[in-house]
Formats: sequence, C-alpha cells, structure tokens
Amino acid sequence: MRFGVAAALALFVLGFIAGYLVDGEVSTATSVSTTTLRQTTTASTTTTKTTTIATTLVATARNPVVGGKAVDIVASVYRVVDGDTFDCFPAGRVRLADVNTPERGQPGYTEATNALRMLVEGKTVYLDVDNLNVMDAYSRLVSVVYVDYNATHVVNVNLWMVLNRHAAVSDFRNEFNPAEWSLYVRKT
Ligand SMILES: [Ca+2]
Ligand SMILES: [Ca+2]
Repeated sequence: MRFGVAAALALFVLGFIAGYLVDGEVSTATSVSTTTLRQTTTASTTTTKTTTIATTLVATARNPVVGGKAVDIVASVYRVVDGDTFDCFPAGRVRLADVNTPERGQPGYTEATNALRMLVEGKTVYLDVDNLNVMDAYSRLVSVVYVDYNATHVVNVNLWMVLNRHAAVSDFRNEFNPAEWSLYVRKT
C-alpha cells in the first residue's frame, strides 16, 4: 500500500514535469507561429510594394507622347522651390534643364519663382528627363518640362521662362539643345 502511494506520488510528479515540458513546447510553438505570421505580414507588404512599382512601370509605358516621343515621367507639382526648381510626385525634385533663374536675394528671384508657380504648381507636368546624366550634383532630375496648354499642345516651361525674361539659357552638355526648342509642342 505504502509503495502504491509512493508510486502514485512519483507518477504525479512525473506527470507534472511532463505537463510543464509540453507547456514549454506549446509556448515555443506559439512564438514560432507568431514569428511566421510576422514574416508573412512582411512578405505581403513587400508584395504590395512590388505591385506598386510594377503598376508605375506599366503606367510609364503608356505615357503620353509629346513632340513625337513618349515623355519620361508624368508627375504632379506640389511645391515650387524657385524659378528653375520644383518638387513633384512621384518624381521628386526637378531642375529645369539648360536654363538659370536668379538665386534667392538676387534681382528677379521673386518674379521668376512666382512665374514658375503660376505655370506649374498644382498641375500635371510631363518630364523629358536628361538621358545623359539624369540628375545634377544635388540629385535633382534635370528635365525639359511640359505643361498642358490646350487640347492639342503643351508648353515648353523651360523656354517659356526664357522668353518671358525670367531665365537665361545655359546650355550644359546633356540631351537637350535649347536652340531646337519650340514654345508649343504637339501632344502627339
Ligand atoms: Ca529624356
Ligand atoms: Ca544642353
């Protein structure tokens, strides 16, 4: 009888330890599955990002044609920085190619900034990005910028700034030759 009690006690203790071990395993399994869940979530976020990029690329392939060639980027201007620089989505900071406008503090700075603001701020722009260098030393996309003029034509913003005496031509070595620019360009 005494042996029976001792055996029962031993079994109880063993059972307790076994239960503890199983609990331990279960809790480990739970944390593994939580990790897996996190990994799955991360993977799905990555998939969403990839899809977004792919969609952008598809949209780029369907970009409108200006002056006989598909524009590089279509973007929305949300801030004009000065007479030759603006920020747009999704392209980021853009610098008008081959033109210069007055720096802050120089005569004509405010007029040039306001002129560019009037022309492009809040609007859709069509960017012909410089195929040769793409960006300048400040990581701005060097571009000839077009904005809608009417149903059939866009305006070359770079040339418009020059013709309205807000900018001077400064012909850098890049894709563009200001001597070949036209103010109005067909949307085909
Ligand atoms: Ca280009
Ligand atoms: Ca040039």
